[in-house]
Amino acid sequence: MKIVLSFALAAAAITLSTPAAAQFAKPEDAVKYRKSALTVMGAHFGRIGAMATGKVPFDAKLAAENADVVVAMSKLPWSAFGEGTDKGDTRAKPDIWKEPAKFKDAADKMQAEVIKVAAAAKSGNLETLKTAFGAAGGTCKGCHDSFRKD
Ligand code: ASC
Repeated sequence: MKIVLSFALAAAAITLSTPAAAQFAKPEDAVKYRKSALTVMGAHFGRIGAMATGKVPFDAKLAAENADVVVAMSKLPWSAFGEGTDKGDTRAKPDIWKEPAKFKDAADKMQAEVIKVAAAAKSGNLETLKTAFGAAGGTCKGCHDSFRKD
C-alpha cells in the first residue's frame, strides 16, 4: 500500500514538473488548446471592448468579470506552442519558433497589459478602462501582425 502510494506520488510529481509542452498527447491537441484559450480570451476581451467603445453601457462589475477571464486565459496559450506544433490547422507563423525570445516578449507584454485592464475595470472608471483596453488591444494586434498569418 505504501509502495503504491509512493509510486502514485512520484508519478504526480513527474507530471507536475514535466514541461507543459509535453502535456499534450498529440501536436494537434496543443493547437486546439491554444486556439481555444485565445478564442475564449477574444470573446471576453470583446465584451470589454463593447463597453470601452460605448456599444453597450459600462458596467464595472461585468467588465471586471470579463477581464478576470481574459487574465486567466492570457496565461494559457504559450505552453502549447511547443516543438512540432507549427503544422496543421494553425495560422501560427514559423517566426514563433525562429524567434522565441521575441514571441515570449510579445506574449509577456500582452499578459502585463490585460492585468492593467482588470485593474482598470475594478477601478470603475470608464476612461481608465478605455486607455487600458486600447493598450492591451495594441499588444494583441502587435503579436498577430508579427506571428499570425492573415
Ligand atoms: C480582440 C480580439 C483580438 C484583438 C485585436 C486587437 O477583441 O479578438 O484579436 O482584440 O483585434 O487589435
